[in-house]
Amino acid sequence: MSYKENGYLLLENFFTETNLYAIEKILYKFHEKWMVDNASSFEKGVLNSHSLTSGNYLDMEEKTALFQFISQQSIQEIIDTIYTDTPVFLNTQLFFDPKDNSQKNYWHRDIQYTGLTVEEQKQAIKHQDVVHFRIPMKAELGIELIPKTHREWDLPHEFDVRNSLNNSKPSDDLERGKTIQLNRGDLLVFSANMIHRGIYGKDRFSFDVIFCNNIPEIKRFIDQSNYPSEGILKKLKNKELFRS
Ligand SMILES: O=C(O)CCC(=O)C(=O)O
Repeated sequence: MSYKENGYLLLENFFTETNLYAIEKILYKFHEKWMVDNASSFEKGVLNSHSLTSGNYLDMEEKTALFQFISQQSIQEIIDTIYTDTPVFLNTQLFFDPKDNSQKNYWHRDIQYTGLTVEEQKQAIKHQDVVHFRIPMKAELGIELIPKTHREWDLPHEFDVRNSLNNSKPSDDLERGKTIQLNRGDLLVFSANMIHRGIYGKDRFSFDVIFCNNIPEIKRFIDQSNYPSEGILKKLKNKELFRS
């Protein structure tokens, strides 16, 4: 199964316990602080945080550990197989369950939130890729996605569902959906171009690392404060991903 054809790649048991242990405490530390400062957003249904490597929730040593994890050789090798150009780091996110366990999930393509027209989106997905590396800290129900839609446009009903048109709701089931359940240690690589939705439950806690093409259309979304400082950069063996 190839990423290029399907838009995703599941690599089971990709990470060792040692590998995960090096970042797990740091992720929970960030999450606890985020929850204190963002209690009202969580009440309102927010189910992810972002930008773990900027701000002051984590100290320099903790940020360095995250960057060492992100730039490790085994991840770089996967990046090299899925991109034909030389991509760069975009950001990080944590995904958790919404406070209200009856909250519905929603099909979307990330690109639908970027302000591009539908015609521009159709063109853009042919050559641009924002790619998530999903790293679950515990077993989770995962992501449901529609294979090949990283390059192919929606069927009419799929478009209606993710845009709430013609009496459709973004949480409606879609026939072509494929659910990828994940275990601790697994790595799910998927293009955010794809029609996809998160499957909530099991008190999930996933770390997503996001990469993108090194092209101006996408680089406008890079916030340099998420990049390693000069001091941290010196400590990294692989600086490739941060040359933006
Ligand atoms: O896991 C989720 O809740 C949704 C994930 C998602 O939409 C994304 O990573 O772009």
